[in-house]
Amino acid sequence: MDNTQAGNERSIRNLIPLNHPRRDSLLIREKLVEALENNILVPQGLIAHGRGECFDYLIGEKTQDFAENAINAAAATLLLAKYPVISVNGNMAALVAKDIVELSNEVNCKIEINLFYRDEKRVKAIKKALENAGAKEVLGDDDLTTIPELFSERRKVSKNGIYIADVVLLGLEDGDRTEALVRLNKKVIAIDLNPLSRTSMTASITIVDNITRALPLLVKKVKELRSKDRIELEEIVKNFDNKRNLAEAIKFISRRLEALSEDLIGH
Ligand code: PTJ
Repeated sequence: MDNTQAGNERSIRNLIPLNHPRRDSLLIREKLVEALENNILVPQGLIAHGRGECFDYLIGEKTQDFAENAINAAAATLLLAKYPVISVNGNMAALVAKDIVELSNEVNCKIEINLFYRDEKRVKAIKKALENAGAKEVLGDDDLTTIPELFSERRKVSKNGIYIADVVLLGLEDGDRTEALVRLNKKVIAIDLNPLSRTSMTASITIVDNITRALPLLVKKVKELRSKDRIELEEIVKNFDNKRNLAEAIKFISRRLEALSEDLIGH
């Protein structure tokens, strides 16, 4: 970070009062705006984040039990994986670059840039952001091949990454690619605040939570489960049912809205 950047960040932090009830959320928005200016994020990423914020409101802006359950299954799946890969887009690089690197060190998995709105300048900027966060190796800029049946720019994947992965962790993903990866028999772990999205419905494990909370918790869970043997880890994965867990998330939102509406009219 250069001096001007550091100065800007400080002045924005100063502008948002310490006791502002939405301070954390506003600081996240500032991070995204900065990432937009640095070619990491696309404008569409801001819109996607806005949709996410809305679902975060609905789940109470907290990691709920259904997310904890999915994080547990995701950690076990990553520890059991032969060749896990973290797929990184602009929003993830803007918000959780350090956590991505920490997770990749903990489970010894590859980091690959994979963009919906792919352009080589962005790939370079994201690679730099990940390297600044400590990544030693970042895939997705060369040695690419294509995933069949997928027409967006996301069909371009690294031959040494997603193409040969057995488990792919992704966040804020579009439904087509999640479906394509699942069709290729890959286990997909998705982080998506919207339990109704096609990605959420198609993934093998969906963590319905904000990626800024979910990823640090996933790192913590991997460290916690590392001492378990394979049989115990397999048992965790076997006992997790993604459809049931998504249903819990949807029921939670529905019950919460009902309780809030009853509070309003004093029932
Ligand atoms: O960087 P690129 O070019 O790969 O583009 C990335 C975006 C995010 C623009 C692209 O993948 C996209 O358009 O995504 P969608 O289809 O809008 O899906 C984003 C999903 O992520 C939606 O279901 C949102 O509710 C969810 N979401 C948004 N913010 C968060 C989130 N989920 C977890 N944490 C968030 N902070």
